[in-house]
Amino acid sequence: MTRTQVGIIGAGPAGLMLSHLLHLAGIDSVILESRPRKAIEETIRAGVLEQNTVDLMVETGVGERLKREGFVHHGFDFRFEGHSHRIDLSALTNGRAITVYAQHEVLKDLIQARLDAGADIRFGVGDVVLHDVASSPRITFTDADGKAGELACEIIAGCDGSYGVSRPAIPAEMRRDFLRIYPFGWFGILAEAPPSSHELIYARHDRGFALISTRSADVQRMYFQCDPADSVENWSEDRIWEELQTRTEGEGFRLKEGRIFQKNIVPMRSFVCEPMQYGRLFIAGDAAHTVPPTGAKGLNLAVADVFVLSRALERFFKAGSDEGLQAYSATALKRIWRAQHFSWWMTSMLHRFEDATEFDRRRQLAELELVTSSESAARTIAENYVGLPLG
Ligand code: RFL
Ligand code: PHB
Repeated sequence: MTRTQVGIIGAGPAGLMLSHLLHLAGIDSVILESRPRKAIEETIRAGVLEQNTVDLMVETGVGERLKREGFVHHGFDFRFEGHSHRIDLSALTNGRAITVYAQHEVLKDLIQARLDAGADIRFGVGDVVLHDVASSPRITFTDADGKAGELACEIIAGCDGSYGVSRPAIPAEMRRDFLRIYPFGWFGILAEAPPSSHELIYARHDRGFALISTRSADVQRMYFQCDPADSVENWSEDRIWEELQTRTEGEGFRLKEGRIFQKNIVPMRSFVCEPMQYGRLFIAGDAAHTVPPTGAKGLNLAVADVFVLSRALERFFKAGSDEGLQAYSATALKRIWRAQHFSWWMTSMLHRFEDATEFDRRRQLAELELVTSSESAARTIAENYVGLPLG
């Protein structure tokens, strides 16, 4: 049996950042993670970090490589009806910006920092079960060698993503789930090619949405709206490039093509669980909520949640006050619902809906005209995209 102050389930952005912030505050934690370290460090997911996330990483000593290798973007393009319209993020938000730096790079940096500081991270654990979360919490599990283990803790932080075991440990009658499933998914690719654009392009086309992002000077990340039930096997390289070229065409623009070395399809949904607490269990990140990726908010929300939670835990362990913990769910949910609205808004404005009428199509274009021509509307987009201040 191991004892710790905070038992953290999941070594994603939420769990690792929480463990890191707690360590800086002198609070002990143990992380239980079901996947091997290698798998975590290789899974391709998010790419856009808000200014807040970047600032927090830099201020807490895990931003060195990010500052060196991340790409700071001061704007992005909305592209529709064959034309690009730039949203000048920095001009509209007093100099704030976003940074393109892959999620698995953030995870590598956090894992290294935690291990360098002597952290106890158990990778590859199985059969994780939460016990007595309302009184004196314990977590049982089997370690990577199949040996039974037990972790006794004062607090459990459920940071185990959308399909983890923490959220279900809140009794169904104590929580309320809010869910919206979109009738489309995103087909994501990684390609060996130079960047086609200095900044991200969010394109609306009658054939559907497309997004041009980047990873490095030689690797590009792109997405296009697809049927969530489609299979990557149905898409040859030629077919993918033709679709992407069509959806981003206009003003002589051509994507630079290259070998596609990764393809995947992700479903799209909006989800919130309220409250994010039961007894001594607190859930954070994707364990508590999901946003469609169109607003680039998921990872950033996970970091914002654990920022609030770490402050509350600091008051709890250092001053013996549980006021912060009692307020955690309500505080986090304010930002979460703001991000839910923004992610839904970006998604509805840019995607093709099968049942849309010609009226809906015109209204969608009018909305894009508005956010690219009215300074106040563009500012609303920019403020939400770079992220509202933490805390
Ligand atoms: P994670 O990253 O899912 O980590 C949870 C961890 O818990 C482990 N786990 C367990 N461990 C122990 N026991 C169990 N029973 C367990 N069950 C699960 C898992 O193995 C995993 O390691 O959740 P976290 O930390 O809350 O972080 C959330 C983010 O990963 C997610 O919101 C983002 O990736 C979303 N997202 C984006 N977010 C952004 O901020 N900016 C973006 O540009 C962005 N783009 C994206 C995205 C997500 C995408 N996909 C794949 C859904 C683009 C895509 C395509
Ligand atoms: C990415 O680069 O993976 C990315 C960028 C912007 C998004 C989502 C994903 O909105």
